[in-house]
Amino acid sequence: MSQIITQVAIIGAGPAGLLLSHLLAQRGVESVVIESRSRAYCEDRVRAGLLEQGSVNLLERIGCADRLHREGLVHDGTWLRFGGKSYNFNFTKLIGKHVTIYGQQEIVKDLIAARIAQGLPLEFDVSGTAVHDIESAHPSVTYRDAAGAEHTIHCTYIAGCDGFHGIARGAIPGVRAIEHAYPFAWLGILAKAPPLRDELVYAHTDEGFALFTMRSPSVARHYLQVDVDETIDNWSDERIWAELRHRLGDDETGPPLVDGPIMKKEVTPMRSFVAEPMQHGRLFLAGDSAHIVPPTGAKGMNLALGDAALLSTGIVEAFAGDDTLLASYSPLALDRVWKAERFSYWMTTLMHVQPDSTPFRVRMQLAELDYLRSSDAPAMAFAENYTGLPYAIGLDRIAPVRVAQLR
Ligand code: RFL
Ligand code: PHB
Repeated sequence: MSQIITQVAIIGAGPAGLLLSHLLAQRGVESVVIESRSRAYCEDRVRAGLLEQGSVNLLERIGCADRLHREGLVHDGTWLRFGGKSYNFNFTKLIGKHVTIYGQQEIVKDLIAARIAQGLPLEFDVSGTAVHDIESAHPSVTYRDAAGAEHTIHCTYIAGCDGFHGIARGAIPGVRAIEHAYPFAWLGILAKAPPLRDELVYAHTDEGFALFTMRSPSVARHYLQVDVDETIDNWSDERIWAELRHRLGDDETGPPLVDGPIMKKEVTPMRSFVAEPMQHGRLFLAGDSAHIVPPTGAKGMNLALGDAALLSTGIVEAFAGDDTLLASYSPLALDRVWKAERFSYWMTTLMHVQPDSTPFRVRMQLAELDYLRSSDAPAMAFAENYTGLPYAIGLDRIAPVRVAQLR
């Protein structure tokens, strides 16, 4: 068994683990990242697509926003569609902020490429990951590499950035899971098709929710609310386009929906989940390993990046002799997580048809949507949450120096 010595062992090469590794490296803290999947799998996994302004700022600070600025699409606002009409909410006008469309897998590719270019340790295809002695000053992580050889990472801190199905959360004794399941799912497609509009369209219809989003000017991503136990086999490409046309394209005031070849399709369950606490001894959770939101409102990846920012600062300051921030990582992270949970729950409940809905509930949704449309006060609250609430600590404390862009 080989022995590896580092300062921080990071489990998982998703957005949380990779950003954490970069923020630490930038401030002189060594880490080793291990990932159970292959590099190709991580880089091809289609998931999130919408970045808060704070997320973009973080990627800029570590020098990984060059391609993002070239290929990302800046959106000043979004469309909400209800009662058969679409209404634009301009975040820039409302609160002076915007969001950026750039695929999660593109961020993952950029962060992996930068880590490899810097010659820093990042190992794919590992198995049997386990954490040990997290209550001691000398915790460790064991794993097997792709060839089956066993390794032990000796470190000062362990970051569990291993997603919802990872092993880190279970290592926290007495961890409490607070969750909520939704009685519907999302069917998502990626298609070679032109955009429906210049910005995203979230649609409330009698038949259920639909969302138009995009990955580039020629690649559309659409989502449809479907039954909770729906299987993809029930949805031919023709049926998907017909339903999307009905829920999104049927708009006297807007353009028609243009279809195209579907490249990917999948059904995703909707869940709200928070694990408390997010730290125990020398083990810290970040991202989906600690919390899940339903995708309405696009908070998951942004929360993962926010956790990594806070955790990296706590670790850097602890190595510099002050562990105050690290000691309060869990309550500080959870404070922002719960607000994003609230927003995601609110937006999900507002936009979807509940299977047991009543005419009264539908009228409540429509009245709330119309209130949002007609008054700046609720529209500003929507804009503030959608573009991202502030972090517990400022960017200058997270990454004091902005590094040059890596090309
Ligand atoms: P990830 O991305 O799941 O990465 C965790 C990594 O850990 C690895 N792993 C292990 N490695 C080593 N040893 C083990 N034992 C391991 N167990 C697991 C995994 O292979 C994986 O590579 O978690 P992270 O970094 O916390 O990032 C979270 C985000 O991926 C997630 O929140 C978002 O994708 C959620 N999400 C969205 N978030 C947004 O901010 N904006 C969006 O527009 C958005 N849209 C979405 C979404 C998620 C979706 N799905 C499929 C769940 C749309 C969809 C459809
Ligand atoms: C996406 O681009 O995949 C996306 C955007 C906004 C959401 C959810 C998903 O609310």
